[in-house]
Amino acid sequence: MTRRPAAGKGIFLGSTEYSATPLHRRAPLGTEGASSHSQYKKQPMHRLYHLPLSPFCRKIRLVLAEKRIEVELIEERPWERRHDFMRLNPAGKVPVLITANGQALSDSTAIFEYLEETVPEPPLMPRGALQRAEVRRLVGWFDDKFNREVTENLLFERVTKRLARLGPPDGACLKAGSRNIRVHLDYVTFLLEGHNWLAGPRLTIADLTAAAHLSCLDYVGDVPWDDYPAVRDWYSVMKSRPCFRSLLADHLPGFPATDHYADLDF
Ligand SMILES: N[C@@H](CCC(=O)N[C@@H](CS)C(=O)NCC(=O)O)C(=O)O
Repeated sequence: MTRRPAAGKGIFLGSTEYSATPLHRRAPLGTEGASSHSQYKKQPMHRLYHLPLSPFCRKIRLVLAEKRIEVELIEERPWERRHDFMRLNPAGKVPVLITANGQALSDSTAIFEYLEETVPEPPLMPRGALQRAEVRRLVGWFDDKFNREVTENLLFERVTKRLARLGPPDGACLKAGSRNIRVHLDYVTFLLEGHNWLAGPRLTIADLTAAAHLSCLDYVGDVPWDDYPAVRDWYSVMKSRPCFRSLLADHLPGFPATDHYADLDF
């Protein structure tokens, strides 16, 4: 696998300022001032702080939709280091899920596990220990290796840098990302041999994770689908699931999606 030409892609801007009180010791968030006597209390809903083109946020949006959990989406630009946001997640990263009870959860893997444990249907993890290990390996593959070798090189350079005013894209990174994605698409083709889903006979969080990364890259037109028909067929099935609807409706001002982005027969 090609190594990234440039290091230090984290978008850490300035010093962070946040309360040192551990989150679990705080009063549940969002409950301040709530009147227990209110006659017309609105049913509390989960809230997700997210960025539309973040693969980690998209993974959680897909999980929520698969499990039919209603959520309010709140757009957050993590590089702005908003004080109130830093209180929710001292790491300064999206996604952050505020549960209906007002607890702040961060890190997409932790959020996924919480959702899988509290809303088990439909299950997104297989039953057997070995199969579960394989699903976790694949989630790690996409969130770590694929993210570092492909998503950051392409998406960070094309989109985040412009949004955060960090200068023009680095051509060497774009070149490395475009080369690396092919190696990964070959690997996905291999994974799909003999079954319909990445980790075996059923849809799992591994499929949602991979689709979340690829959907961001597809938005900016960086996936060479024509050369990888098996991956395109799998993605086309993913895209047709109801959970994908909200992702396909995303529009980023100043960043139009490719023509086929929302097209189910691309
Ligand atoms: N391991 C974290 C990674 C989350 C992450 O890197 N989010 C990015 C957006 S895609 C972010 O908020 N970056 C802001 C920063 O690093 O300062 C997860 O799975 O949630």
